[in-house]
Order: sequence, then C-alpha cells, then structure tokens
Amino acid sequence: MTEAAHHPHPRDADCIFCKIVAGQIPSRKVYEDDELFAFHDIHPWAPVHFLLIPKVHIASMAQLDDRHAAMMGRLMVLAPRLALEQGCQPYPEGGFRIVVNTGAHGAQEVQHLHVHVMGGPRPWLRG
Ligand code: DGP
Repeated sequence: MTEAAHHPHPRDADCIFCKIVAGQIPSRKVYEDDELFAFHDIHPWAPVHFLLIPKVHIASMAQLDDRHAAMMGRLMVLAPRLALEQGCQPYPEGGFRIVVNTGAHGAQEVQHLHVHVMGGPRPWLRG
C-alpha cells in the first residue's frame, strides 16, 4: 500500500493549501474538523473573505466524484454558518457570495479545491 493510502488526508507535498492544513504554513484559521478546514484569504476582496477547503488534496471541482458528495454537501451546509460567524450580515439584506474558481479559464491559481466565501458591506475591492 502506498503512504497516501495510509494517510487520513492524502497530501500533495508541493501544495500550499495542504501545507496550511498541516500547519506548515501559518494561516488565520476560521474552522477545522476531521474533513474540512477554513482560513482567511491572504488577499481579501471583501470585508469577510475566507476559504473553505477539504483537508484531502483534491485539485479542483473537476476532480470530484460520487465519493466526495457527502463531504462537499457538509462543506456547503457549513458555509452559511461560518459566514455569519465571521461577520456576514443575515439574509436577505446581508448575505454572501460563494465562488469556486476551477481551471485556467476559471482563473484558479491554487490547485487545491477551495470555496471562497465573501461578504460584508459593499463596496468590495473585487467581486
Ligand atoms: P484562486 O485559486 O484564484 O481561487 O485564488 C486563490 C486564493 O488563495 C487567492 O484569493 C489568495 C489565496 N491565497 C493564496 N496563497 C495563500 C496563502 O498562502 N495563505 C492564504 N491565507 N491565502 C492564500
């Protein structure tokens, strides 16, 4: 069996978000459980801007399959709760924007699936 098969969260040694999950690169953590990790974006576009990621290395949305459905479902259910905890104002006057850049045409820069959660009063820097 490979090392990855033994590891609870297979990592890509060169992946910056895997290093953040492992604590090898510091981040401002928002949330962590056995499968998911969230931290503030280093270049925020909005008053609230954090990234919600699976701990396991998945390069992008394009690599998802049925085995990931429960985890991605948990991620999407968690996002609104964290958004409020981080200072997004309640729906419908407040709310938030969720963006998942995927691939070159999707303007994805970091090749570890990440869900941007942005909110807070406008105007925003971008988005
Ligand atoms: P994108 O792949 O285009 O969806 O954007 C990647 C985002 O990741 C971008 O908004 C900046 C953020 N980012 C990149 N490197 C780091 C880092 O080392 N720490 C943190 N906290 N955020 C990062």
